[in-house]
Amino acid sequence: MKGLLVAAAALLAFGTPAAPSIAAEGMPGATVRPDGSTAPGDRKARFEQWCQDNPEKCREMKAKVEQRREECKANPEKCRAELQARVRERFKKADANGDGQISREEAQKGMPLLARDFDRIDANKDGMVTLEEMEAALKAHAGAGKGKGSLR
Ligand SMILES: [Ca+2]
Ligand SMILES: [Ca+2]
Repeated sequence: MKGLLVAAAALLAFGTPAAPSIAAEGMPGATVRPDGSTAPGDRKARFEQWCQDNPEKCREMKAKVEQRREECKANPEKCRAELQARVRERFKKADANGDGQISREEAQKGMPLLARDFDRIDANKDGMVTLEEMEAALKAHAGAGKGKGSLR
């Protein structure tokens, strides 16, 4: 479950470039798998740098993440539902022409992180990412390195 949150936080963090890996930061053991593009150490360093520059915001953010984690531990179903809703909302916004699929161009404009991993997330390689493919990628990411992804 933690892993799913990390993955989602990564996917949903487009709007906050200053704090891209905060969820991962607070979650030892749920390391984001290095997929070649960004080394986790680099992201961690960036986060620490950001923390030094914004100590108060950093504390606030960490407290929020911690709180969120507690909430999710207490009520994972609710957390997952919220997460899905956010992913869907994000998806809809990025889907500029409203055909229910994200093209590479749409991803580049609306979801840069998706654009980065486009080929991996586009499971059937038709050049478009559907909501199903995106959710599947999130789940796969969540299950990575944990041996089980019992999210169905
Ligand atoms: Ca579209
Ligand atoms: Ca596809």
